[in-house]
Parts: sequence; structure tokens; C-alpha cells
Amino acid sequence: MLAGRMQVGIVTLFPEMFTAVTSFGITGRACRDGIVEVACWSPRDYAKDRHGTVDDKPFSGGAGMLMKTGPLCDAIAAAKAWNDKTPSVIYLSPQGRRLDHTGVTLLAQRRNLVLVCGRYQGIDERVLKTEIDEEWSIGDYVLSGGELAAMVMLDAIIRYQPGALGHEDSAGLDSFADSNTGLSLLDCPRYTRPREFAGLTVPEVLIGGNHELVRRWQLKQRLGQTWLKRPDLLAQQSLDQHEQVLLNEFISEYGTLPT
Ligand code: 21W
Repeated sequence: MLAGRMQVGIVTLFPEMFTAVTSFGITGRACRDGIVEVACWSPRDYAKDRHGTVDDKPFSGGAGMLMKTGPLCDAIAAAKAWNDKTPSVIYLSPQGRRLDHTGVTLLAQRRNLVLVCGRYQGIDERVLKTEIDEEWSIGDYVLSGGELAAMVMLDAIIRYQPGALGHEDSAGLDSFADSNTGLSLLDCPRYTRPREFAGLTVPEVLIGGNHELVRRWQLKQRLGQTWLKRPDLLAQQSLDQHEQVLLNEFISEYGTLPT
């Protein structure tokens, strides 16, 4: 299992953005409890001129600036030195390995990280080569910088630190795969009060209080919802006999019942 608190140093021109992760909800509590220690370094604080210049022209000419190498490397060095052990230095970039559940569990096991957030058109190739250990992306769409990507990564990683999820959430973790193998099945439909809403009722099995039947219904729904909405996820795994029976039930009932 994981041991010891995690340290994540962030190199960013916009440190305030990270309060969204460090101050609120599950991730905010994890930071306050010391499960994870997050600290930011801004290249701005390492700028040498009186204007605090942190961007620079590309040699290619044309539109678009790059992160100025000096302040960027000084901020990375400070973030590395702050870590108690040698960190993995990660650059968030569209060229990186796509983050998915497997990647999150991999990164969640590291005790020391530095996340480097690019702005403008990114960083100099030689800084990449000499300072960066790994490059990660969060998906094939264009963001304005690495901060939101780093925050997504950070949020996902913090959830996997022992003690980060309260007791309410950890109870649901055993429910087949959710925490262990991750997003292998989609969630089942959930209902709260009132029993009738917008003319729609709560499935009877959930009200009956038979926990065995509830668990069976929930697993069947998870298999069915995954079959309906993410057949690619289902194709990646083999179902045991019980699961196959439940899915077959869902499929044969699908379309014959009112939703
Ligand atoms: C986006 C900087 C695009 C530079 C193709 C060739 C970090 C990110 C980012 C950014 C360009 C991540 C171009 C998913 C993201 C990030 C800022 C280059 C011109 N396009 N994951 N040349 N998407 N993005 N644009 O954007 O820093 S992780």
C-alpha cells in the first residue's frame, strides 16, 4: 500500500488557480489533513528584469511566445529542492501520455512530484530534455495552459491517497472495481427523496431494504449502463458467470420495460 505523505510541487505562473484544488471538498480536506502537501513556485518570482519578464520570443519568429528559460528553470529547481526526496518532474502538455485511470494509479504511488505548467506556446525543447522526466496530457483538445490539466491530475491523484476519502465514500469502494481496477464499470442509477419525482418512481427493489437484492440490482445496472453507454469498456474485460447472467438479464429486459 501507499506510505507517507505525498509532496507535489507546482511550477505555474498562476498559483492562485490551485486553491480550487487545495481549498475545497475532498482534496481541500486532504491538504488540510496533511495527506498531501502542495506548494507552488512561479517563474515570475525568478524573473531577473524590473518588468518581471517570464516570456520570450521563439527563434523561429512568428506569432506566439515561449516560457522564458531562466525563470522557468529556477522555479523548477526550487520546486525540486523543496521535495524531501527526488521528485518525478512532469510537464503537462498536449504531446504527453494521455491520462487515464491506469495513469492515475501509477502517479498516485509516487511520493514526490513536480508538475510543470506551460503557458503561451510552451517550453524550450532543451528545458524539456534536461529538466522533464515525463510528459502527460489530459486529452485531445486544446487548453490555454497546463494549470487546469495539472489540477485534474492532482485531484485524481489525491483521491487515491489513503485516508483522503471519508468513510461514506470508502464504503462504496468495495463495490467491484470502483477503487481497485477503476472505471471498469459505469455507475448505476441513484435515487434520493422524494419517492415520486416528476411522475417517476424509485425502483421498488431499492425501497424494499433487501440488501442482497439491492446489490444484485446495482451490479446488473452497472453492467447494463456500461453495455449501453461504453461498450468499449466492457470489451476490455471478461465477466464472470454471475456478471454474464446479470448482463444477459439486462439486455433481454432492455426495450421491453418502461425506463
Ligand atoms: C496548447 C500550448 C496547444 C500550446 C498543434 C501544433 C497541458 C494541455 C496542456 C497549449 C499548444 C494538456 C499547435 C490537453 C492541452 C497545455 C496549452 C500548441 C499550436 N497545435 N492536455 N501547434 N490539452 N495546453 N498550439 O492543451 O498546456 S496538458
